[in-house]
Amino acid sequence: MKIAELPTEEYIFPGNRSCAGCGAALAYRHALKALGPKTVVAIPAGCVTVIHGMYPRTSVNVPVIHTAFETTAACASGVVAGLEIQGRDDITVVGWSGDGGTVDIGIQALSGAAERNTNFIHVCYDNEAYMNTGTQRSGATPSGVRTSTTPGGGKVEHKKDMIMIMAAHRIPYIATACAAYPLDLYKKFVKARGIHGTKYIHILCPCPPGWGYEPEDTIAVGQAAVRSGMFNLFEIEEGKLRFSAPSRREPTYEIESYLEGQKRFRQFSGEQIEELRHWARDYRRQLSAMPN
Ligand SMILES: Cc1ncc(C[n+]2csc(CCOP(=O)(O)OP(=O)(O)O)c2C)c(N)n1
Ligand code: SF4
Ligand SMILES: [Mg+2]
Repeated sequence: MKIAELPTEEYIFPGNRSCAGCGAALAYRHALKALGPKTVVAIPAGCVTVIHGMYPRTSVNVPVIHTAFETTAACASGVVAGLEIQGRDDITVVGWSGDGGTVDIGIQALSGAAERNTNFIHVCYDNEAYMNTGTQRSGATPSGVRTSTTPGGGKVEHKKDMIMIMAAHRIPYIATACAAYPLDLYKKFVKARGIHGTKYIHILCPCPPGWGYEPEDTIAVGQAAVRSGMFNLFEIEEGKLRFSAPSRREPTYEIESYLEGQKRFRQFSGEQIEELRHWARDYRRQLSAMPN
């Protein structure tokens, strides 16, 4: 499949309120192309709320419920229950929350929904901080990154492994994706739509103002994350992990190609770079050791 063969229908319109070069908006655009018009989305507070705009106007033409920060998966569960009572099995329910909304404040509702194998797709669009409120650190922020709540030497802890937390719930489908690989992302949403039960898709979404790079570099930054091994693209089904095409080869671990040009890493010492490289290698080793 080529980019030119993606559906021409648009569900998120130009002129929305995302920043130029927003990886989250790009990912949302391609996901909705895959899911189509029979989709209901639950969203919490975050940049994606702003992208939708303020009632009575919206830039998105599928039904969307704005819900409280911690309740995305609970809200989606309610929609699923309502549709089931009505005998509707033709509508895809999606919870679409940021890294703050997923790996921190929304994790309880998400874990409950996954434990019940609720028939929905939960998406974490991961821009690695609380961007909408001014770049505070989240559980998904990489170690060493300086945010408004981790001044000085930056965040001490490594990125929380939300993907393996979800894998421990033994749900039918887990995938990672990146806004810079729209075809890979599109195919994963098409696949998730056809699977019954809880599906979890974790999308790395470069963010020009939050990461400190120029808007036209979003694709290059996302691709550098994948090539260097700072982010891996894969799927987990029935306990088996399969690397997706862009991540099938061993990464280069030349993480400097990723860190350079992003202001959030500007203060990194040589020691911090090595620490992060070590983390990337170690994480890849763990993934490779899983049944495949
Ligand atoms: C209970 C609660 N606490 C805090 C907030 C303030 N708040 C709104 S958006 C946001 C950041 C969301 O971060 P994330 O989920 O990563 O999404 P992003 O903004 O990065 O897209 C915060 C802290 C809120 N709306 N509700
Ligand atoms: S701050 Fe980042 S995630 Fe939020 S709208 Fe702007 S580019 Fe997108
Ligand atoms: Mg975020």
